[in-house]
Amino acid sequence: MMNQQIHNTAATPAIYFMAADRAPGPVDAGNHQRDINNTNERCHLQGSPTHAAVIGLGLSGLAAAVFLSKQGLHVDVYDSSNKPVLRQQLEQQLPDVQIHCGSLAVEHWTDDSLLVVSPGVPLSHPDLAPLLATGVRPVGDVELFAQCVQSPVIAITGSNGKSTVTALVGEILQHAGRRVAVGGNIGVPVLELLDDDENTIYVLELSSFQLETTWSLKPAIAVVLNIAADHMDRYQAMDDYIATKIKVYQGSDKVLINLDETSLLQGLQMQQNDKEQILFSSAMPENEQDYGLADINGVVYLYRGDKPLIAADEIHLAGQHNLLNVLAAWALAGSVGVTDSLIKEAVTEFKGLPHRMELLYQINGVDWINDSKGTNVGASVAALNGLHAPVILIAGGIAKDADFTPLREAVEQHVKAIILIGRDAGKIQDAVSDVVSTSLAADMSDAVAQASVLAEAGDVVLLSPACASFDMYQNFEQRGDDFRLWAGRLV
Ligand code: UMA
Ligand code: ADP
Repeated sequence: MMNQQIHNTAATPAIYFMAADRAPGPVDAGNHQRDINNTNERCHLQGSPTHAAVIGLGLSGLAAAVFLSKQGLHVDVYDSSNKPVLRQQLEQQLPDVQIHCGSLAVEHWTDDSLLVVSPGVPLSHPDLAPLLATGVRPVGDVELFAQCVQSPVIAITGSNGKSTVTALVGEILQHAGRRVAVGGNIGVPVLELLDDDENTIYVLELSSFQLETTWSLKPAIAVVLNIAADHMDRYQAMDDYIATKIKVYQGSDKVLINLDETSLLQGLQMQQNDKEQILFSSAMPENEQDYGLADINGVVYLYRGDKPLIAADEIHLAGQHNLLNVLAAWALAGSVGVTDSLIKEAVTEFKGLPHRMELLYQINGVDWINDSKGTNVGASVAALNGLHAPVILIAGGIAKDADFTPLREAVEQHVKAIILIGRDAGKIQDAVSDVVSTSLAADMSDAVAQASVLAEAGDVVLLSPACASFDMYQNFEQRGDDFRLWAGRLV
């Protein structure tokens, strides 16, 4: 068979503004030189602070510092690192802001100060303890956004599928001619999205880290897509993680709930829920407004009530988990008034995001698939279950205290061999070495070389690490790009 290089035309996470003052279409989410705060209006921040200590000089810390300075606050920025990557950028944009490196212990604090903590900084950080012990309530960038936003927000959280659903909802709304701004955990800090146009609809991907420091958000609709163990190095137990995720429902007008998620439903029972509910699940829906799947004569369809919406084979995303993602996106876009026909057009156009089950190459009958965004066990299990060919799996990285035993069943069913990379390779090896052949690789080039020896025509080589990438790479994108590079040399 001919060797083929697959050109993925999928958009990277982007902000879309549909308005006369901006060219329609995506704005490069990686370009942080742009005017990062579009709002001209002052907003009334709770407590009317005059000074802010911004903790963490990453993307969200930089955006918060810019936003708060524009709001007239005096800003100090703190970072544990002695060389924060965005230091120069902050100095260029805000020469008057003082940057404190090497410690997060806040030096100047008054009754009019505000503590703004970046999502990647745990609230349990010892440097923050003295201030938090005095009763100071930390806020995150999403909380600041929530205190200022005037127009509707669609809020999306969950363990897996957030970026896919967020991007798809953004595409659907853009296709429907709405003025839409897409951001949050997907890579564009929410404060960069704020503008003064009341027609803007915000589509936000929210992580549990961001929800920890958010109280005032009142989404038009919110969803927790699913729950799988993740970030167990930050949460004491699953209950804490779930409780943080379901905070997204608190201020929401409507709630979209995944009926398949029993652990989530148990968590929700703890909350009084008198809101308008839309349900989705992998079964045929029972109520007119709910969404689900049904197999009619061997063909799977997506349904709302008893209305078939689209056949699964018209959707260009692999795996049942992606059908649930599409159901969720359909329900979210439908709830703000987009018609089924426009949603269907956008869904059939959507090719998925890079680094999520992205088919890179077909080399001598072997598919090379990049699922570098598979950063927890649930994601990699879903990836494996969506494949119908023998798999050589490349996995490993930072385990985040995960339990890898749930990988065993999917590995037994789908995987011929596992090649392990990264710091916690041994933990995965311990969990699965009695059900599959495992080997260790020194780096990605070695892993790809080993995979190319093992793979035969009809097999899939899948990078789905079930781990974070920070031991070897800056982020999951860099890891996926490295896989693409080494696999590409085999073409
Ligand atoms: N820092 C400290 N002390 C610490 C930890 C971090 O000073 O103890 C500093 C670092 O030195 C660095 C800065 O904080 O300078 C980084 O801040 P950050 O980790 O909060 O990252 P940001 O660049 O602000 O990016 C954050 C999200 N990162 C995290 O939640 C870890 C990005 O999600 C998000 O896209 C961005 O805001 C815009 O909203 C990334 C992520 O990995 C993709 N998210 C996790 C996930 O998806 O699993 C939750
Ligand atoms: P997130 O933003 O929550 O990390 P993504 O859309 O980026 O989600 O997908 C990350 C990975 O999770 C994908 O590579 C895929 O393997 C897996 N995944 C996507 N959607 C789901 C889902 N609904 N259930 C389980 N796993 C999923």
